[in-house]
Amino acid sequence: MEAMIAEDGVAKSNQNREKAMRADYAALGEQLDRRGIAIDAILKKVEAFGVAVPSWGVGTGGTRFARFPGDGEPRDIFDKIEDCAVIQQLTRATPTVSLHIPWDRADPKRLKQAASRFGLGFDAMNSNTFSDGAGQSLSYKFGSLSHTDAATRRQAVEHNIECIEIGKELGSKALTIWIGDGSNFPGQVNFARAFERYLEAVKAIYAELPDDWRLFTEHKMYEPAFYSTVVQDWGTNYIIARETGERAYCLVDLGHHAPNVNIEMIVSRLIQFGKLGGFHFNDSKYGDDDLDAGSIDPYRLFLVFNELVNAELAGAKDFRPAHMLDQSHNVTDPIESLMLSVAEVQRAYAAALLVDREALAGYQQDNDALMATQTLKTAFRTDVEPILAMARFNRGGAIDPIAAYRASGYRRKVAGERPAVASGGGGIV
Ligand SMILES: [Mn+2]
Repeated sequence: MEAMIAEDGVAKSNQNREKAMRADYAALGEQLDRRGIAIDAILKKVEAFGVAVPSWGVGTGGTRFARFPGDGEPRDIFDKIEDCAVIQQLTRATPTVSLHIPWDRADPKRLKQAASRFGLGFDAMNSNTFSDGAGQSLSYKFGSLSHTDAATRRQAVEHNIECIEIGKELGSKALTIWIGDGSNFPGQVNFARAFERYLEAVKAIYAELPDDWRLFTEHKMYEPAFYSTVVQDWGTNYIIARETGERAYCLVDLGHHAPNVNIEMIVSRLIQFGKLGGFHFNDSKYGDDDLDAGSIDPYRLFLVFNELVNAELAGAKDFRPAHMLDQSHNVTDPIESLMLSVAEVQRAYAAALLVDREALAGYQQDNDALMATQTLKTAFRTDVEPILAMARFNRGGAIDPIAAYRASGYRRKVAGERPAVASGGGGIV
């Protein structure tokens, strides 16, 4: 297996930190032992946990006002795969990359080869009918899968089928559809007819889905359409999954809701009715900000994972949610942001595993609101960093990924090899 960062550099970085990490792990182990929790069992689960990195995440993002490119940005999908390999090498928690077509269009054989150099696989395929690709005959300015024009809808369906075909060669097992369709003015669109056209188009895509694939649809309440979107919320998303078929599921992007929406409750509902497909993790303060996961509201991320762990332990039917990051890095080195975000997602998972569920069920039964909420807080407040560090170390990664990355000089090195390009395909999905 090839390594993007010199192995001896990572080993040196770990050497300086191993003793302290082991002491912290032992102390946490003692503390958890008093609570009746075996730390090694939690460690095992964290070690087995993975999050996919989106190819577009390693490019610098931007806003509609400007984009400020960083040094050594990936020029194409092959540079992006190398950056993803850095994240996997140091965190050991991102074994797959999620591709976006057409941004990552390339010979599938070469793509597979490039990823296998680093032992990386491919996660869900992402289609794009929210912008016009080069040489595309019909425009998506007024929509794609729900467009009033049948030929435009057909073109969008065919693009999604092409994504499936590429994904089949890469070993992907899912297609994620997010559309920009909607309207900017009241009266512009007939809500019911647009949704009818959308459902018909999604069913046409679903008909081409291989038996061992899943279809994920992603809702978003606004943007790029500002008055209405066709797939605006989880209710509509649930209807789509139910109407489309058994292998159609809802994808929850944490940034695609109105402020104050109780996302963990949506997660619970989708689990209860067997339609939770997966996540796009990120964080937000005002809207679809695409900030780093856990950077604004780590408690909400924990509460989402509390629902996931609850379902995992209860053996919920058909429960195997896909985990992916979907963020826009405007002012940080994307590799650093992604490595920290992976850790935030793992942290939420590890902390959720610490919830005393038996006690919680008792407090819920007795209507003891104070103790019920304290039960969650006790788990959330536990510093699980030694577990995350040990998981990375045991699997050959870095105890402190940011320190190891900065010491490696990777960004400086690629800045010299990759001349700046006009567009690295960084975007917000
Ligand atoms: Mn998303």
